Amino acid sequence: MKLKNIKREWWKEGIVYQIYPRSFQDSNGDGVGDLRGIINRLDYIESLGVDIVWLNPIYSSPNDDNGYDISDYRNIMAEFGTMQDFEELLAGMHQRGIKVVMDLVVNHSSDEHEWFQQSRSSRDNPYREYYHWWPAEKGTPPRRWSYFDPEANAWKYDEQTDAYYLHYFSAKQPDLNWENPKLRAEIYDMMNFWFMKGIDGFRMDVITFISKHDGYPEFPEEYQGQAMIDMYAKGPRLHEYLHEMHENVMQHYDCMTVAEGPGTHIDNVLELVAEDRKELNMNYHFDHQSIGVGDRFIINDDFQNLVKFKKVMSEWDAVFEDKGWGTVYFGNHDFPRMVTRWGNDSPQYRRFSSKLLSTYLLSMRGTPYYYMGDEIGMSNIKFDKIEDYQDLMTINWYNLTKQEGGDLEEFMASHKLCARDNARTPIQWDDTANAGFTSGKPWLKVNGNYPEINVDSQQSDPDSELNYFRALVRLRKNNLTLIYGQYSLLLADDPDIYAYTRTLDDDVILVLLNFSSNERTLALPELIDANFNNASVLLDNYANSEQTQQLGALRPYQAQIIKL
Ligand code: TEU
Ligand code: CA
Repeated sequence: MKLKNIKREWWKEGIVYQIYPRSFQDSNGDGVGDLRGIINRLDYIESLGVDIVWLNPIYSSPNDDNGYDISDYRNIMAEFGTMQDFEELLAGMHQRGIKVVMDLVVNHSSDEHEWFQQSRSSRDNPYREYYHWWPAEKGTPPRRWSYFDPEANAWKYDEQTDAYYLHYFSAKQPDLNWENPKLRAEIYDMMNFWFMKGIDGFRMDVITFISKHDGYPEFPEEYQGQAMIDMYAKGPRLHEYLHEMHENVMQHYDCMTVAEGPGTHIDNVLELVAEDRKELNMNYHFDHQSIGVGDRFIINDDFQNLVKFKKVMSEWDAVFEDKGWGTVYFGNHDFPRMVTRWGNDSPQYRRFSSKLLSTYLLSMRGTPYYYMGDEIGMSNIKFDKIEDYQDLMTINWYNLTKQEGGDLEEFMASHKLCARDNARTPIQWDDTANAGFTSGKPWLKVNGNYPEINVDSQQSDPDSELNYFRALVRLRKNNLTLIYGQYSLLLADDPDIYAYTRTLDDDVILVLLNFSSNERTLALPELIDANFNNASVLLDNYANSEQTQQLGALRPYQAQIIKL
């Protein structure tokens, strides 16, 4: 890879930090995080060194799905604050050199949105065509799978007009009809409204689903149930719409866009993100998340299969060799805590393994999306009781499994590892009541490990996960090789070790990651042709431990970034 051949962009060089506002910081004691809470923590966010903040939805919402059901796209959710608060937050970020990316949720709205209220009121209402309707006189519509419906059925019968409406998510999240040009114009207007306020981009929720198949045909046999996700992403007009969106909105701003791309794979992602398509900048995929995790998040033996993980990540890197640009992430609000999912959250290895995972994210090619709380090594809460869960997805799947007489014990065990609420517990700021998140009753329980794992105790500890993360951020930002350098995998079949080089012009960096509790010694000169006498360790998650050791001898969950 040669620097002179690379088109440099701020969204390629930046590190994204994701904030789930509901769980970040409560400022008024109602147990729910809010915009004022984020404003009060701006200096902390700045201290991380991150460049871009992605905020999960903060628009008006009845919160059936925590803000992913929007009832007014141009207003702020009452629980989160006001438009003035938002403007202050945006200004505070910009003053600190941090860009702000908002969530764009336009595959569906809330059923409480004015458009849907109108649409469902009569068959000839002007807003009827803003949503997808199937008149009951045509019989039962062809089956569509729904993520959040209690019966997993995406068609809901509505008495008022004797018709079914489509909802890929909950019945309170009716799908918008992108086939209607008026709807598309409304969305572009709304996006321009937010760009005029000064935001820097959008993360686009399930944007791959917006184009529906004409006439809602039956899907082929192999695309039944959850497998329909791949069909949903193959709507015939998806790329037409995204290109149109680019022409009407994105081309007018210096902005970044990233698709949440269920149904994107290495064979179709360039259609979305190749520069000459003029659609989106980036996409994030789910291929690594589904390793060892099946329908309804029931896990199997592959859960931490490193060889499969390396293969997926390496294939995805290769796609962007000449075109497009990738993303890397472990955690977000939809997935478990990274240290539980891909590391080892036992007291012995939690700290080392969480630093190792951060090392991976910040030394790969592609923009890192880093989830709040991972910088202090927060781990899954692992609820024992279904009553503790707030997430409608977990609750519905539990009920479905129960109705079917399925294995509830297996369900609960798997969800301790995979449920979304594991990532949504409040940020652990200090060791006071409720971890300093709220003076009231938190909307979701705080993880009981907060006396040991919290921001406050890590601030002053030079060896903390938090300060290690800051060092990593500094390293990446001052090192174009870590950002743009070619990635080459070593030891593809090793079940414990993830090793690779990053090369830019004459600069070579070697990354060694021991994803296991085994001690491993690697024969480096056999692995890579380099002069190890000049090698220098740039970062090592064991650097502050008692003994220094020879290069290539890796202790459990050791991570090293080495300049050759
Ligand atoms: O997620 C869409 C999506 O694909 C998820 O349902 C994902 O597969 C699931 O959470 C497994 O982890 C987006 C949002 O990120 C999610 O929070 C919303 O609930 C959903 O859309 C509906 O808007
Ligand atoms: Ca609050």
